[in-house]
Amino acid sequence: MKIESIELHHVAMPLVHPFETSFGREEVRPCILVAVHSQGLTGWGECPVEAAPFYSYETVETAWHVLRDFLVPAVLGQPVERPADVIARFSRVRGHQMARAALENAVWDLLARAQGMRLHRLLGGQRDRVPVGVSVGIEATLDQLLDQVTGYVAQGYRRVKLKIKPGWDVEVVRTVRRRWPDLLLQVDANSAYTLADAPTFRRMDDLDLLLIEQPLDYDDIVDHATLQAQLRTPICLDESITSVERARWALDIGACRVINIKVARVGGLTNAIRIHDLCGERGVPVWCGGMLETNVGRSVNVALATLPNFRLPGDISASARYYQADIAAPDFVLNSDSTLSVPDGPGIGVHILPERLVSVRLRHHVV
Ligand code: SMG
Ligand code: MG
Repeated sequence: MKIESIELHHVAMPLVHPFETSFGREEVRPCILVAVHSQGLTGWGECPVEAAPFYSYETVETAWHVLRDFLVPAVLGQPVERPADVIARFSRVRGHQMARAALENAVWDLLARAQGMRLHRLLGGQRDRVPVGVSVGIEATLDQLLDQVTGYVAQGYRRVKLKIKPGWDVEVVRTVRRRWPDLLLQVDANSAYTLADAPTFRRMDDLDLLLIEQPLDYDDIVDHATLQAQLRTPICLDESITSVERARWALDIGACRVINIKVARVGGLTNAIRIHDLCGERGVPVWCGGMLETNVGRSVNVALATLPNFRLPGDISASARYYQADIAAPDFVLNSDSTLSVPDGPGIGVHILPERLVSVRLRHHVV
């Protein structure tokens, strides 16, 4: 297939509930949606960047620049038979994983649609539903947090992730654990601590947590190995794993016992599958992370999480947890067994709602 034209849409959508992490609070969530057109078909990909470089160095502006000026020109007018063709054309660009992922994933969707196949089958997934949980942000008070968790548990979520930061950690998590002794519970520090905080994490060892996510620096692997050696609870890396190589280094030195795979953070579905396979060979479980995606990115996450070594529930919650009115349909609805189902249609199985897209769009670029 020859890529005939490509569109970039910069959108911003208000969240149903503000989301606070150790690095900041978001009420409105931007992203860039990429559409690739060929032979009357359109494939969609999502770049879940933030406005500010607080989770990752990539922002809406860096991703827009790298897509518009480098990645889009590299594939426009080119024949594409498989995702590897796109990756080969990106080879001179260093970094900018989220920008790459958006365009590569749009091509996966296009290729799946051209074959009339659901994306998860093209990826090699076997399941039709995947276990999921919900990520609960930092709240102003403990009571407000307990209200949030109560609401999500009532909705049927069986796994909860709590965001932590210094001053909002052991005692908060202990309170939640006491209230819900059987809940699958894990925490995410988003790099808010240093090795000097090892005693804090040792105190979490008796809270029966599934894992502790990214306690130390966003770019670190070595210190995490030192910390992991002192803990029974598995460390899970998120921010630090931006490539297959970094995943291998982390496993080689024992920096973690679990990996969170975010398709955008690792540069697209091809790398996500490679990391999944590597972890599978090493007996290390993975789970699918989330970046508050729209239904476009969420559908990719669900498809990816159907692969066999996704053995822990993903941060892939129902659509209603994120936005009042998503730009794509159908919405994802939580099943009674705390799973989400793979949608029925070809490709990512969701379709864009053009009026909604235009109503939240800030910028549009067509080539
Ligand atoms: O998509 O449900 C979701 C959010 C999951 O907590 C989540 N993501 O570090 O894992 C993480 C955070 C990053 C999101 S910040 C925009
Ligand atoms: Mg995380």
